Amino acid sequence: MLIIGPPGSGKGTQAERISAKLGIVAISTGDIFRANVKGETPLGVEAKKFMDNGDFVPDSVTNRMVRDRLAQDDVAAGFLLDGYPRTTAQVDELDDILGAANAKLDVVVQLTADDEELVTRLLGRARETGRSDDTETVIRHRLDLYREQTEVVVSRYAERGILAKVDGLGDMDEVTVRILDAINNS
Ligand code: B4P
Repeated sequence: MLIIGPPGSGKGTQAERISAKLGIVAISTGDIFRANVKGETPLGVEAKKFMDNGDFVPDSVTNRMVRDRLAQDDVAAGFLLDGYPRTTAQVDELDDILGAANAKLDVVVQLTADDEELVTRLLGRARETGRSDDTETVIRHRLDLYREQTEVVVSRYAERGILAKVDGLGDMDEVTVRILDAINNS
C-alpha cells in the first residue's frame, strides 16, 4: 500500500502505526534520504542539495533507490511506501517494479489537511527537531510542489479505483482508526 499526502499531513506518523498494526515494513523515501544525509554518503550529499530547498530529489536518483529497496527480502510479506511516488515518472517506475514481481497495490491512502494546519504542524516540528526544510518559505514551496506534481499522482490511482481519501485533521489516534477503516473497506 501507499500513503500519499502533502507535507505535514501525517504520512510518516501514520505509516509507522499502520505498518506495525498490519505487520508489514514501512519504507519512507524521506527517512532514507535523511539517513544518507546524516551519514554523508554520496546519495546523501546529492539529496541534500534538493531537500534543503524543499525540491524533489531527481526521479532518476529516487527511482533507483526505491528499486534497490524493494528488491530486499523483507518486502515479500507486503510493504507500505510513505512519500513515494510523488511524480508521474515515479508512478511509472513503481508500476514497472511491481509488474516484474507479479505484485499489485491493494490500496492507496491519501491523507488530507488544509494548508494553514500543515504549516502550523511543520513549524511546530521545526521548533522540536530543527529539520532544515521546515522553514515557512520552504514549507510553502513543498506545498506548491505537492499541488503541481503529486495531485496528478493521486488522480492516477483514483482512476484505477484503489484510492481511499482519509481526513488527516484531528487527534493522531483518530486518524489511525480512520485509515484502518478505509483499508478494511477498500
Ligand atoms: P518527507 O520525509 O516525506 O517529509 P514530509 O512530506 O514533510 O512528511 P513527513 O512524513 O515527514 O511528515 P508528517 O506529515 O508525518 O520528505 C522530505 C523531503 O525528502 C522532500 O521534501 C523531498 O525533498 C525528499 N523526498 C522524499 N520522498 C521523495 C520522492 N519520492 N521523490 C523526490 N523527493 C523525495 O508529519 C509532520 C508533522 O505533523 C509532525 O511533526 C507530526 O508530529 C505532526 N502531525 C502528524 N499528524 C498530526 C495530527 N493528527 N495532529 C497534529 N500534528 C500531527
